[in-house]
Amino acid sequence: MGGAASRLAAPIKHRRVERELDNKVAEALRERAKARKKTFRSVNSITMRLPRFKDGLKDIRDVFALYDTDSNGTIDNEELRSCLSKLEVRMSEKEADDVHRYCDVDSRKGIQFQEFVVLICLMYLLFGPNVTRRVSEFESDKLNYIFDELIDAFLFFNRDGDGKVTRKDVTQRMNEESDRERTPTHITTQLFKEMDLNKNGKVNLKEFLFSMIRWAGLEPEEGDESNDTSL
Ligand SMILES: [Ca+2]
Ligand SMILES: [Ca+2]
Ligand SMILES: [Ca+2]
Repeated sequence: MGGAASRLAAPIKHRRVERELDNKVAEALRERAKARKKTFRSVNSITMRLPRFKDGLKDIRDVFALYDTDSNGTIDNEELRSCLSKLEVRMSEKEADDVHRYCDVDSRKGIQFQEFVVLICLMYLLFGPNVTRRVSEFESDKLNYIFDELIDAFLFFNRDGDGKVTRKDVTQRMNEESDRERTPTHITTQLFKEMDLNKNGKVNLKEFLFSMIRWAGLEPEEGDESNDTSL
């Protein structure tokens, strides 16, 4: 996690990219929050879905393997370019670079599996379901389903869809189930700390997705060093 945090906090250019993409994501989230019925009504309902998330992540891992043409566990610049061109989303070279930089948060250069999940999920959110059809024709329904659920889980915590979950949001959501005892403050604080990778007091969709991947507990592929358990 140290690597992710220090790289996220680092150069000004990164911060500019971070801000711009966070804003784009927030815009899409707000639209979505208005348009969709709520999928999740409690933290528990999200927790119960984790095994399904895990299955969905396995499907995404197969897609990752398609684009990691040299099978080294990383999608490098060239492989990413071919992946993005396949998505047929209208992005300038600079925008593609920005997305790359935005998603490449761990200490390993290039896009590893967890980062790929975030990348495709962002593309799905920003450009719509056609994206997954182009990523993988056969898996697209399954991918749309998992991304819908992951984004809806984020919107459960981030009701207004401004793209930033605060510690207060987490505390409130965890405590609104009337049949449950109040979650001790140190637990909600700890949970929030785990999610807030760059320690800026807010959890964005990207950070939330990394947390969901970790909680779903997807085992690394054999020989895949990209499973950075500290993420
Ligand atoms: Ca590769
Ligand atoms: Ca990386
Ligand atoms: Ca944060």
